[in-house]
Amino acid sequence: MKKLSILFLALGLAACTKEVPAPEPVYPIPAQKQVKWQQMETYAFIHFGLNTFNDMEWGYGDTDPMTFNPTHLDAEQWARTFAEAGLKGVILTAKHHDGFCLWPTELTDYNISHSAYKDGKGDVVGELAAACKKYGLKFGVYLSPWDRNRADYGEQSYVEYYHAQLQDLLTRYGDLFEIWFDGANGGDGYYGGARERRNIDRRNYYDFPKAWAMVEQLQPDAICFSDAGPGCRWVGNERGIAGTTNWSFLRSADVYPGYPNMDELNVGHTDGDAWVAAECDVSIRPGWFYHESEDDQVKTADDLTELYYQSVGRNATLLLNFPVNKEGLISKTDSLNAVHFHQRIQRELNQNLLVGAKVEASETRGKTFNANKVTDGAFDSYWATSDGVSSASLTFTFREPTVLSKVLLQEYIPLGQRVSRFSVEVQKGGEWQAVDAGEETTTIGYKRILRFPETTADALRITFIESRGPLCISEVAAYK
Ligand code: FUL
Repeated sequence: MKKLSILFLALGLAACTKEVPAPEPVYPIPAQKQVKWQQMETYAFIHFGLNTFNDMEWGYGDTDPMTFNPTHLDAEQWARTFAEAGLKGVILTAKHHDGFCLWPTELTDYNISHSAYKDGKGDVVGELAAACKKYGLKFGVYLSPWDRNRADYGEQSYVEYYHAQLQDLLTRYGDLFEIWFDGANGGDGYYGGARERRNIDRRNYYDFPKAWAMVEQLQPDAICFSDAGPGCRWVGNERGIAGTTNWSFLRSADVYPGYPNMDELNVGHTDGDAWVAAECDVSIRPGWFYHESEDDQVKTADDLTELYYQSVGRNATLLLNFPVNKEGLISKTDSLNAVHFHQRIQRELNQNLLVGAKVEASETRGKTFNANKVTDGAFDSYWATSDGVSSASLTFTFREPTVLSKVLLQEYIPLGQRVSRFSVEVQKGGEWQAVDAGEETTTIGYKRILRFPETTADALRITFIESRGPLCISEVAAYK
């Protein structure tokens, strides 16, 4: 009898101290490389090529390669600028729609080895890959599926050529983090002299599944961008703005590169089966390529800050384009504005005012998942609620009245994106009032940042009203 009660006591103790298991994932969930990619948050884009020297956006495919002649090209200047602007990597137009290749390739004559640059000995892809290594940046490539130079564009042999180009890039320049599969196709082109309009079946012509499988095999850490993913998706506009509601899911059977419903890409599919987070591509100038006439239209640090909150602050990444100029450099205004933008964001999101505040959760899954995890600065630790609890709140009480104007929230996305409605309130003199961020407070995802007029609060309360499962909140921050 005594033995039995000791046994029960022991079992009881074990039950009390037993680690509560983590919540089950709520599908779809991201691959590890997609999480790492999203954690980059901001990275650069470079549009550079024959267009740069011919004042064009969409070269026809007949421009003389000899006109490609940067006199002071310095890929390290690009990389230095990016590093100073806090950008974590860069994607280069290795080939744009005109078909001209910025690397010396045997697959076509329409490439840099037939240009004036370094008497045909240059390799912009290789030079930038090396500069990225030196400055600790990740590197990626844009390889336009549409090719206005190729005579066989529209035929099966072109698709084989396109896949061979991809293989060339995947195997020559070390680790890549992202491959950009553009969705544009304007139809007309030089096409080896045919000078006509050619239409292809966007959905099937390029055999993208085969291209993506090649990336998976040769660069397993790289993700593929297209309108439809599979790694990340176009946000549906070139203004750099994500939806205030932004699910990282798509219905994989519906979407494809060239998908016409851009509004859907902007917000994602609530009921999607595939994890395909949004990327906001936008240029620091009106055009993607350099045009002297746009020298006075460079986005300011203020403009870029606004874009940051509308992209990274809405569960997307920011892919900021720099049109490298005819000298082969990033123009001074562009680099200064980008660096000032970064410094400004660092200043604005500098000190989490919730560190040191008393935090209380309305419900908690257990010790490992307690509410203090949301201010520990570690993405991998999170506050979670019990199974069946998909609505709960966190209250932060300040030691003294505190002025705030921003709130940052992060879900622990390795277990899925869950929250579909939340609210933010401040307590003043015992009264709770909602803050007015001027936008709907629906999804959170990897990161959501709300801005509102400065307010002095005794406490801050975040109520997660609706969620697709138990809550898993990685970080909460407030800033002035
Ligand atoms: C578009 C292209 O047509 C533009 O030229 C540019 O490259 C942009 C990023 O993607 O689809």
